[in-house]
Amino acid sequence: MQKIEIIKADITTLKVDAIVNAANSSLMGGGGVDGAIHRAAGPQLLEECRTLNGAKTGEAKITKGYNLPAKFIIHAVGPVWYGGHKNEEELLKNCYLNSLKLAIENKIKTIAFPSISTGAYRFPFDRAAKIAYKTVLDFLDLHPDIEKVFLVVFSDSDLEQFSRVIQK
Ligand code: AR6
Repeated sequence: MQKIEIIKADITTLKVDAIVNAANSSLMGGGGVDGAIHRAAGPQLLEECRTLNGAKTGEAKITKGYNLPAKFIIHAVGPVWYGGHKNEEELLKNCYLNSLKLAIENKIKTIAFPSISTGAYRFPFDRAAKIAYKTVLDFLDLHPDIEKVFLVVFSDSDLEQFSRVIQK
């Protein structure tokens, strides 16, 4: 069975142990997938987020899932794309790695990632997809405890682009 699956879905509907949020460093909500997660989880999420004191780019922090089907939310702060000369690729990789480390620490077996930084933060989709896929693949090699990782996209064109990237 393939441990990594690329799917098109609204991440807030997935019944997994944890979903990852593409947050900003305030961790206090926003637009895009962040807004959708806060709406679906309910106002208690913001209350818990207030206690976290934000996070730096590349870092991740965990909360409960509240009204979501997912038990936990891992809030990762992706880099804004400035053209590729501000360490954006490494910072995006760190988002995936730090989220996966939190998953291990919390005995999470199934986790779903959105395509971090590829919306409002303008990271080129194909580069981001390559980093996401490779980072998860390498991590799973070393950490067989994680059973399933969904890489979630939100449009047919992103799904097609992702499939092309991983065939290379
Ligand atoms: N399910 C799955 N994927 C989604 C969903 C959803 N419900 N909604 C959007 N996407 P973005 P970023 C996809 O902009 O680029 C926020 O305001 C979307 O198509 O949500 O990391 C935060 O507060 C895109 O591919 O996140 C930050 O300020 C991907 O999720 C900032 O935006 C990420 O797009 C973060 O920007």
